Amino acid sequence: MSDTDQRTANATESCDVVVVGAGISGLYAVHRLRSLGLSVICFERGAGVGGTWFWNRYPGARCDVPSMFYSYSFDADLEQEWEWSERFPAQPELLRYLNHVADRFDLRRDIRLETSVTGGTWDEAAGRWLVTTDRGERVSAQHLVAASGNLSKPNRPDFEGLDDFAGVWHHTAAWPEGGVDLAGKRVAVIGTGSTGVQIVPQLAQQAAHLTVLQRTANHAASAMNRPLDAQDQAAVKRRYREFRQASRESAFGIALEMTPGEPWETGPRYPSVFDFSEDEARAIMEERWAFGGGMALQNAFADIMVDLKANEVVAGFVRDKIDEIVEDPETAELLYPSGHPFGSKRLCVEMGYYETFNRENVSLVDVRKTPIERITRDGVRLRDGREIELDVIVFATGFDAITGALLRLELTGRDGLTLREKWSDGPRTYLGLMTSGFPNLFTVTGPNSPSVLSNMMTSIEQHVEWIADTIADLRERGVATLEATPEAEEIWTEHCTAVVAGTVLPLANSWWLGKNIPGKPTVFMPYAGGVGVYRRQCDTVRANGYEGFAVDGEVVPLAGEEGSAVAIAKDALALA
Ligand code: NA7
Repeated sequence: MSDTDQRTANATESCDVVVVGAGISGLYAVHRLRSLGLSVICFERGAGVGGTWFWNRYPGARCDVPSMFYSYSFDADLEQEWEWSERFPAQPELLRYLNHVADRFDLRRDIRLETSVTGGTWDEAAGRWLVTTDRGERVSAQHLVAASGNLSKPNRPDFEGLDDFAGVWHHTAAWPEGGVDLAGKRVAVIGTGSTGVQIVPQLAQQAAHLTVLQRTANHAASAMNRPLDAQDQAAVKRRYREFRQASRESAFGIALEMTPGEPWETGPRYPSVFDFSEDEARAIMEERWAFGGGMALQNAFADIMVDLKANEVVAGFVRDKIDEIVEDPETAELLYPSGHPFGSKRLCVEMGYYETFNRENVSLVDVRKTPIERITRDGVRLRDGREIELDVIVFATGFDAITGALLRLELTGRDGLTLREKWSDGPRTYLGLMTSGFPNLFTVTGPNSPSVLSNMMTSIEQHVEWIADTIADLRERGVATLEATPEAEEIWTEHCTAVVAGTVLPLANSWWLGKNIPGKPTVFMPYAGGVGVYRRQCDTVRANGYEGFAVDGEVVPLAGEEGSAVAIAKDALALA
């Protein structure tokens, strides 16, 4: 009998914590929980560990946060020993790193691959979660940690006729392991978000002809990627502790402004673009463009994200860059982002994207003006009757983000309430960590936490540490259940909406708002208050005896305005 058959034949297994997902969050959760003496079973849908970096193997897949900061900080030896080869790490290197971590900390023995969670039900009488899988496993656990990712449920729009297509199609988030042979092929990419911007230059080099089907042109900054030499690495490694601490206290989970003159330093964040003459402002933006990476440009001036006039200055700069790079003026104009402010959709980071449109074998089609009518046997038909003949269609159409992977777990909390029902008007959480009616369920980088507005590594570590340390703390005190109160959840959810309201962030049809998925409620899902502020809020909640939670059914009142988590946020925002 195989291992799996054996497990399936077994009756309900038992452990302290079930972790869902073995990506960056799940791997660290397994490690941290185990090191606190808890027993863990981790289920992973993929055939390997790595989450995002396991699935997104499309050509050009790369992280746009610098490698030396997009890495775990929990182990000083690990961060000293691992060598990063590039400033912005490519998917194969990230996957190697995460596999190294799994081996180094002996995580695999508690991870069950190719196993999807099909349901989780809170058993009121037992005070435990019963988790089921597609392999027929049933596991009873006191705590359930959803480390299922923010961008892990792909979105493939339901185009009519896809079944008729005689060629092949792939979604970028399920790219075949062995790659796709595109030599001599007519290829189309649908989607021009971060993924589209990364894959287009690569496919253009391989395909006979590449058609880019663009609905919304996004803003992009130059990557200026480069190999990291020993000196670059040593400079960071010497001061890693200091940088990590600064990252934890920062707004975006990365120490952007430290140590002027060093190669990873972006330069200061000036309060306003209007404190400078046009030429001075332009010189600053040129510097940031040449420095590379999205954060350098986006953080050049603090008012970019809160003042539409300031925002337009940077948007104009990006249009000028497009003009400089793209030879055909009509194509350049089509590539101008329009209809949404700079930064109101996730800023893309480009490596040769704009330049790709100077190639003879690449064409750009505006599918906002002439939408895709259907997919046919031979390709894509547009509403104006035009037919684009194709051998391969690539969907770079994104994800049912943030809530998609959580709802797919089909969780049922107290009194038979499902998470789908509870969040039917949008997610509601306390601190993005827990939701009322679902005791002992923790979400890593859940909705209403900084998550995707930050360096995910920093946010993931903070959440995993808060969750694991809380579980261990409760155990030590003999506490069986922790649950967010509806009151705290209400205040937190409203606070999240209030924080983002004064910014340009909600002013686009973005996946942050759920607007990319038909029928999904429109709610700005990440918390925009900043990583450092948020960390203090979480720490304060714990220091105040888990204020806003019911601890074994006993409500711990919110500490009141002064000293409460929400008050810290308000103070911090007033200072910003
Ligand atoms: P995104 O950013 O959601 O981009 C998806 C793209 O696909 C975007 O350009 C969409 O246009 C386009 N899209 C989606 N549906 C359609 C249809 N039906 N027709 C035409 N075009 C469509 O996903 P990514 O994978 O690029 O990036 C996700 C995140 O991963 C990224 O932000 C980083 O954080 C990492 P739209 O803009 O909706 O008009």
